[in-house]
Amino acid sequence: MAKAAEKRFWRHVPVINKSLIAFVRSLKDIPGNLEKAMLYSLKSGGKRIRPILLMESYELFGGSGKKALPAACALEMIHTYSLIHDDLPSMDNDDLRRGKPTNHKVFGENVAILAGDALLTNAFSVLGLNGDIEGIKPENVLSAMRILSKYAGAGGMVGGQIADIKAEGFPVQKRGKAGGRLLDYIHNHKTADLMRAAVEIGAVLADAPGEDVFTLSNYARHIGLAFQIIDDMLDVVGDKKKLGKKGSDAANKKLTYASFYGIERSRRKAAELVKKAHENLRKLKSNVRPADNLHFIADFIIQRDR
Ligand code: GRG
Repeated sequence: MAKAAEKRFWRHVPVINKSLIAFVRSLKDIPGNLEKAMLYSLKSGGKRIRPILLMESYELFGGSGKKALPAACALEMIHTYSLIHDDLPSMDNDDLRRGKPTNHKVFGENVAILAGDALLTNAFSVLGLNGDIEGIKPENVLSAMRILSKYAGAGGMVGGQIADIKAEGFPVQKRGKAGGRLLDYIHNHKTADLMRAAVEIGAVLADAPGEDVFTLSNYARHIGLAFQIIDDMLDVVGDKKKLGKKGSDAANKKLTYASFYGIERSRRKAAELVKKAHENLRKLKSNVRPADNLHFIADFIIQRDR
């Protein structure tokens, strides 16, 4: 069963990859170097977890996840912009991402900033294309836009990133409730929020009832937090070759789960969160398909090595 869910979960990757390129190429009047920089990062081998979560959440309540491809690609465009900007010299100053030179190393800092800006802005025009898809209500596309901007914006991912920057150099010896709360704030917003956007948008486009959207959002909050805990741990103990990056948290004096709680406690916390994510999925009421593939991703997150 787990093997079958694994195969079903990753089956979306080829169509997401093709659609991302097609959507960017369909944008009009883009100067060549900007298009190259946008496509460079979109094509550099991401796992596509967020768009898959979106398509899987759509499928729980009905038809083919392909109907939600514009929204799924819009979300991946926002994730890609965040990685380009996260790697910039004024942020984490990383030279490698997914085993390849970072966007600013190839195209220069100014082009990398603008490629990120363009991916962010055009994500909303791509999401708008979902309004042309038969069977999807235009008012649900409008709700999806609100959800995406809420979770990607100032009170979401960008808010998490600024808190992350402000927490650099936080004395980890000062362990206490305030430090734990700050850490949870950063990770909930920096990482979990785009996963919440994924499942909420998928479910809303499929016209799922609010109660199930809420349940899925809680599932995603738990896997998102677990995902970032594992990311922090991999930064310290992971195989740098498999990760395709060097690991810069210690050099940047980041406040991370690994630095705050230590590796073993972090591992236990991630396992507890994944358990809660599974429990949330069991609370779903009106899904017409079983949530096996979403159960699979919860387990994948904790076992991943890249
Ligand atoms: C607005 C200037 C400006 C910058 C924004 C918001 C932001 C910068 C950065 C977002 C924060 C960030 C990069 C969070 C990390 C989330 C995370 C663990 C990313 C890696 O996700 P994976 O493993 O990546 O899914 P792949 O490579 O598979 O796509």
